[in-house]
Amino acid sequence: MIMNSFFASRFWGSIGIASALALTWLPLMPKAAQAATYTFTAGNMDAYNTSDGLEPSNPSPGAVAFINNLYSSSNISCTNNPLCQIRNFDQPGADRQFIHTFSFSNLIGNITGANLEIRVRASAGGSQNDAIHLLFIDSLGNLDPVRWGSYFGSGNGTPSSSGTISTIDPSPPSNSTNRTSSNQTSTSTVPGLLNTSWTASPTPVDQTFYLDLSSLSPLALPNTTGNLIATLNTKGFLDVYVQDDTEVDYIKLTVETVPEPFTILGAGVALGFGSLFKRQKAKK
Ligand SMILES: [Ca+2]
Ligand SMILES: [Ca+2]
Ligand SMILES: [Ca+2]
Repeated sequence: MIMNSFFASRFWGSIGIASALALTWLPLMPKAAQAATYTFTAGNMDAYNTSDGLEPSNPSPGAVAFINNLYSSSNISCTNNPLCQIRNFDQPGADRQFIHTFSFSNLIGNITGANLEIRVRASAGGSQNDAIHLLFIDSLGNLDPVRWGSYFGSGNGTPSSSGTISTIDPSPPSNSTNRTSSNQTSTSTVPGLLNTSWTASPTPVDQTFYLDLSSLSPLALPNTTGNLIATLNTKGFLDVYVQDDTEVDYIKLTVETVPEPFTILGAGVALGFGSLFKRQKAKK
């Protein structure tokens, strides 16, 4: 009788501990071990307002090297050449490259989703062949093979007799997509994110794009991939590159993470040790 009630109390006690653990599992989990959403905003959402100044873009040294390589490969000297300066947020005008690096290597957990919101506006002559590229650029300025890019508008390029898309910018640095997708062989105009032309006149086209980085538009430039999630995880950063007659108001990157299996295991072990320690202490 005494034994029975002893076992019964042990049994119900175990159930109680199990339920308590189940109930307290999520609140007790270290924050890093829970699903989380991180938002990174670059530039102010101020509709290209320049009265408050330009918001600086923040490219990595590798991204700067990538832009400099564009000019040197076009035999353009950047000495005292304002065109070689990288475009800031809200900055109007023609022939200026915009590039910004989002860095999130210190996030804990696996990235399971990412969404990019970007407001852009055609700014000057030559905007109709402008494109957006999502890139992973190493410290020397080299592109990772995994990348995605798309024209903003339609009617963006003219196929040459060799089948490559030629650019219609009057002078370098032109927007040749060959720089990021070599030997484009389309024989017709490549589709863009919009069905209309990306033009600055008579009224500049102004558009906010929402890009799901796990399923990007298949109407992209050649040699690109529609799912960047795995590479976001391995690289821990993302370069957003916009050519070259287009203004950028702001970019907002939202990254969703879930705990890595190892992190969950670690949290579970920590909880187990914690409750064991409490029980040992209670026995004393
Ligand atoms: Ca501003
Ligand atoms: Ca252009
Ligand atoms: Ca802005």
